[in-house]
Amino acid sequence: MQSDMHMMAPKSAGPADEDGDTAIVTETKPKTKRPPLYKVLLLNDDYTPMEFVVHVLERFFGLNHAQAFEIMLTVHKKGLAVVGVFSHEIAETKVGQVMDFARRHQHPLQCTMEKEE
Ligand code: TYC
Repeated sequence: MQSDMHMMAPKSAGPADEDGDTAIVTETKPKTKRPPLYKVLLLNDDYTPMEFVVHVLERFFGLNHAQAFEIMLTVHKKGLAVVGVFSHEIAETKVGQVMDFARRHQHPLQCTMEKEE
């Protein structure tokens, strides 16, 4: 059992028990679901310069130059890569920053997000 689950005391039910001759007991547990996480993906294309992609990864994802170069090469070779995992709001912000920066520099670089399993 996860540490954020709690059992509640049994609760007797309503309408079916109005005349008091039955007792329906239901177990309820408060659900404290962790918010879903989102993968931010960078997609390959034939035109965006490698140095631009490395710069994007350093600037918006806090990667050092070696990490950024490695992920850029993975995208270049495999077609895409996960560049980070974030809350919905942070992932949306990152995607927006990358798409806006690429558009302003007239590169076709694409960045998307996808809910984690
Ligand atoms: N394929 C690009 C090139 O050869 C480089 C590139 C890498 C583009 C990663 C996009 O997300 C990307 N110039």
